[in-house]
Amino acid sequence: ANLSLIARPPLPPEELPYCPEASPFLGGPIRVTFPAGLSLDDIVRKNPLVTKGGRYRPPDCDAVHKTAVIIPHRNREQHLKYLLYYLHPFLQRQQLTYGIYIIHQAENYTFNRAKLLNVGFKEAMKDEDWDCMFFHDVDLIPEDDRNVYTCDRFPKHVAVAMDKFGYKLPYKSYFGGVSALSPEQYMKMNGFPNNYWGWGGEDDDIAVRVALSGMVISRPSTQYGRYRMIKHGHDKGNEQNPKRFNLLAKTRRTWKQDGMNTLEYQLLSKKLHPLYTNITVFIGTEK
Ligand code: UDH
Repeated sequence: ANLSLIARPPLPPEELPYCPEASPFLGGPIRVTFPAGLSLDDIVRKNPLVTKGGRYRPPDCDAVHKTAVIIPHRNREQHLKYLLYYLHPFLQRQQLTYGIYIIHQAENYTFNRAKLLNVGFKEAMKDEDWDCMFFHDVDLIPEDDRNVYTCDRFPKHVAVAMDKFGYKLPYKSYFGGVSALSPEQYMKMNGFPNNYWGWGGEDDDIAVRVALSGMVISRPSTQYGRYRMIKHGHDKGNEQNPKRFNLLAKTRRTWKQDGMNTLEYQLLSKKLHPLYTNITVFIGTEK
């Protein structure tokens, strides 16, 4: 008898071989378009192996990396839909074990991106022993799947070539858009600041924290770290933060006193949607 024809149950993950160092499924450049009429159900149908809460593990090999994608969110449902449409297949081609988290800021008070990311880190780590966190703006679509969503030896700034900046870094210490840190790197810099309310400055603060905690910034090549930004106007409730320069001038004195060690919030709900885990949180308002 041909034994290979006898149906066998799938092996438990710990008996699978490790996934190869480089995934054989990578295709390089991705042509990003925004198909009209796309629904979340369409995306669910296209990703049959994604399980509740937006989780995935490769079916036939044991992933070497476990990445959580943390997305700060409020009132950007269209952007979220397109990001999920591209991100799920992208991460699957990279043969990662992964989970996608949406951190939704409740109420209409001023937006606070960095504090939402702190909440995302804390809540995601309660679920799983992730070895890498990707902090990901909702409106940035990766354009090359060789930009592998794993962590480096140092905190990694990933969105190095965005279309809106002419596919170049806008300035040398830029740390905005998409970044990736291991839990150890994250805790070493006391996470991100909680006190940047409104638009701007928090990404520069994060870059300063990397240096102050004795680390350097790592980056992918500009050939791989390419992103298309979905065009949008200014959001209500995320006005430019006039205090950002003053705050930034003080980071050296404040980073140990503000961050993961002082994070306070009210978790309002945690729901496992088919394509993501939604965390709705009340993070307060500026004091
Ligand atoms: N975000 C939301 N909702 C908001 C504000 C911000 O979900 O109301 C999140 C979202 O993930 C976004 C990220 O925070 O990608 C960063 O905010 P942003 O997109 O406002 O920042 P960015 O620098 O945009 O990308 C600048 C304002 C664009 C106005 C340009 C007009 N031409």
